[in-house]
Amino acid sequence: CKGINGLDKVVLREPRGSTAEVYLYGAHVTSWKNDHGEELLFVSSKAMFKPPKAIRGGIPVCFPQFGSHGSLEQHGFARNRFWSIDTDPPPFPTNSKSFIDLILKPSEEDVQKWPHSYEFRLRVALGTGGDLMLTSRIRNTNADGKPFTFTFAYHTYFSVSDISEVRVEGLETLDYLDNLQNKERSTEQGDALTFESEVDKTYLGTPTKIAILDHEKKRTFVLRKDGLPDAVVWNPWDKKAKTMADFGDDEYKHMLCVEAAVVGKPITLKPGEEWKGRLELSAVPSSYCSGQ
Ligand code: TA6
Repeated sequence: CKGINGLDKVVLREPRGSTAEVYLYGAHVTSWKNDHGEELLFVSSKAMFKPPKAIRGGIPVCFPQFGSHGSLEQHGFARNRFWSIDTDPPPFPTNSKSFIDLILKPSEEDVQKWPHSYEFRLRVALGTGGDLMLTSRIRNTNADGKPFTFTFAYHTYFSVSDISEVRVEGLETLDYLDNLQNKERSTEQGDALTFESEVDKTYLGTPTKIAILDHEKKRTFVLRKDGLPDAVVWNPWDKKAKTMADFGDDEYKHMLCVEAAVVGKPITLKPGEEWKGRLELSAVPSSYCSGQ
């Protein structure tokens, strides 16, 4: 169906009522609702659904690079391109009944900037309990025998009731690169993360499972990931938020990015090789009380 500005959108619906909305622009998930119809992802009220600007919120897919270096646009071009529905995907097991397979292949323009041939297949699926599952399969199809190297992230914006009452568990004691301090490497404290100012950290070698606890909503987001060893945690806070035209001044209070990623050790694929990166999100009731 058509979404905002006439962009192609797919709506996934699971029998119990949970839904996901996926734009074919950037293969961008912009909504994930539980079976009570509550929106679990953050999308800015000022988000622009106008290619080639990335949509501010939801789950932008960052490929072939996370971050801004070299000639590629920040976080790579995949989130700024039109994808197609993959009508004939290679067999890929799933127990979901509601999923969509999307595919991105390089455009002439992109080959100029990143001289490689690849097939990037993304499957977005709703599980029976309303879980949201994203699986990326990236294959090197270079005919010239050349390998290629990339970094990657699912840049997920979670909707939270009040950032000052959110805790993240699973990243304590890990090493991280502080992107606000010129990627200086440090080690995280021994307790769950809490938030009282701008944060932009790339945690390295993270566990499969990370939890985001929302006090007011008594809700815990659980991220389970495979093939994605790192996690980026970002909140722009007030000053940075004011510099972003597609972000409301106070919206930082109601979002947190926890991004399953491959940043620390880029992936290199030889022709014919395929990388898989899988992220499973669930939102479960939690009896968490802040400060405990
Ligand atoms: O997720 C961390 C980050 O790299 C931040 O440094 C900030 O730039 C954010 O991504 C948003 O990037 P974008 O290109 O979507 O504005």
